[in-house]
Amino acid sequence: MARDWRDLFITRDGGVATTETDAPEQQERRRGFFGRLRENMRKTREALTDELQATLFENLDDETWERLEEALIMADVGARTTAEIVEQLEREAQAGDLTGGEQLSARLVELLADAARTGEDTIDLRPSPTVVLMVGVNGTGKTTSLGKLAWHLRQELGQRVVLGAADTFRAAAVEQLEQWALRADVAFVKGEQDADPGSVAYDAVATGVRDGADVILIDTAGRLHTQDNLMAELAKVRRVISKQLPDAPHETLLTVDATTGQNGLRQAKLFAESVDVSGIVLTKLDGTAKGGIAIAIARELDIPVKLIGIGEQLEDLRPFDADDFARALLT
Ligand SMILES: Nc1nc2c(ncn2[C@@H]2O[C@H](COP(=O)(O)OP(=O)(O)OP(=O)(O)O)[C@@H](O)[C@H]2O)c(=O)[nH]1
Ligand SMILES: [Mg+2]
Repeated sequence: MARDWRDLFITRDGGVATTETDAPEQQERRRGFFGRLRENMRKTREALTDELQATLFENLDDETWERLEEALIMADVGARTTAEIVEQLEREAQAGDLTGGEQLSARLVELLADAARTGEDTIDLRPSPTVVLMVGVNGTGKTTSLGKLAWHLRQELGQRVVLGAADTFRAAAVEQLEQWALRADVAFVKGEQDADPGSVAYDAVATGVRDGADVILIDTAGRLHTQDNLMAELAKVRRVISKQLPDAPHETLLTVDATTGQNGLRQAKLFAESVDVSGIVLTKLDGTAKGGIAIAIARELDIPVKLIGIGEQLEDLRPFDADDFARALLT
């Protein structure tokens, strides 16, 4: 069942909080989450299921495997991962382990889920305070994702949060984050327009430490890995943070826009080569028929997808659950 915010965040009051998961309201809520995930990912699901019609798995022959391979590659799962998954299914079918389409579909969901999982996909909030830095290419969803994260941390988990607006390029960027701070009812730290982003990050951390915050979330301006001056600026933001708190930033999240497909994946790879990234926020999965990119990211970047965006609403940012994701792709 859908992973909840309490499963994503490890909090000081008791490890990964998986309490109450069996309560009926909780189960109902999780079913609702899955329904929305499935609905918002329908472009990918429809593209896949159009290819993989029910009859395809009735006779398992070369055509079956070819069509399956094509469908997965079209969905941006990635050539290597697709080949591995299809070979595995073919082997199991030949060995007589898979009889009938239903078993094969179920096994395909399992293999896709396995491929989408990599590394440590929780976020540890036990350091006090925990600093989370949001980085990524322009327009990929940094500010809105951070705002939504602030809301969930404050309103659902009761964390004391500081939002830091270290994107000082545009006044609108600061206002956008400030609106989220108001909505989430969390503290907000900004600088003058064109202020040094490092100084804003410094103030945000200082404020958090002074006021006993649990989590400090820092937004940054969009940039490309090729913009040397901006990448150097990001390195400086990190240095300023770690001078105050030696282990910080504890978490660096890289946003990737799913609609940019393989190109976005390549960009993310290069970005992650120059900045230490601990997790991916994969946004705009609602806007693409190629949602398989989540699997390609996990496999080819070897960085866990921790959060996904499936729309513009508050509840459309959610913890990534590989099993639910794979089920939503195919069923
Ligand atoms: N449909 C959809 N839209 C999204 C999602 N995530 C973000 N957006 C939209 O994408 C647009 C850009 O989001 P921002 O959060 O401003 O992106 P950003 O990375 O901060 O952009 P810059 O600061 O300009 O680099 C906004 O209109 C968001 O509402 C998503 O999961 N689905
Ligand atoms: Mg922004």
